[in-house]
Amino acid sequence: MKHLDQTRSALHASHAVFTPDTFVRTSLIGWPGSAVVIHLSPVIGLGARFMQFSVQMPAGGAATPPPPGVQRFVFVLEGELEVNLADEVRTLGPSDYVYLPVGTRYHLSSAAEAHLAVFEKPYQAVSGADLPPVWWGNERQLPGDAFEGDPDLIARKLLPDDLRFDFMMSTMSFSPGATLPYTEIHYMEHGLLMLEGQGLYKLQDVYYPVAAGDVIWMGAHCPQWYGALGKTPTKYLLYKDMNRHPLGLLAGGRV
Ligand code: UGY
Ligand code: MN
Repeated sequence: MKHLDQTRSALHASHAVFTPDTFVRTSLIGWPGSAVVIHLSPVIGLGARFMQFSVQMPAGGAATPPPPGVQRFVFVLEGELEVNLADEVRTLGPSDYVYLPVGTRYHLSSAAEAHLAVFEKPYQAVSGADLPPVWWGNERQLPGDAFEGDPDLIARKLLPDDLRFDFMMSTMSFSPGATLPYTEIHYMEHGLLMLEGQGLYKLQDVYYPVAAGDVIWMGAHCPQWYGALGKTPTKYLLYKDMNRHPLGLLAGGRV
């Protein structure tokens, strides 16, 4: 019903749901030749402190690091991505990911077409903690934990959960019918990409039908709950700021 102006996309002060029918491809500095959809960034003006975008990289495409002070996380959805560091080259395939801390010298390239989910955030250093290292993994090889004891809801942490890192990337996998155990409210914000399945996301006080390909933003303290529907499991990729004092966000990151 696109031509009749119907969409599930919605933007509110505390949250947003963006569906693929409303994605607008653009270009982005540092990604020549790639089609980029910038889903979320601070220009939303509602307090978002990170950027979430997807990239369709053509065969022969290349990319350079973000501006100084910005860290990057790249998750391969489809295709292959070559990560060229000063002392190491790795080729990533679907469900592989890399975390690239501030100051890392590298370039990205693709021999074949690649579809990527990318998250970027200005790094907030904290006294007493080392800088985070480059971090690699494959989401499908992580064992995961039953979330709050529910074996039908598996959480996988894609990064180490310690003070060096100021955000966490994880996946949440729901068997059909599984739900978050309660409506969560927390000071951290989320960026979310639905990877598989479908269900109902409750944001604030609205229940949104959502499906693979959708993007969700949950601002700080936005009430949130999810229930998986249909006959196939749900999996989503989730950004969450972590390990920093909330007042540090006001003090320019020095707390
Ligand atoms: O841990 C979390 O914040 C996660 N369970 N939130 C979510 O899935 N919306
Ligand atoms: Mn949450």
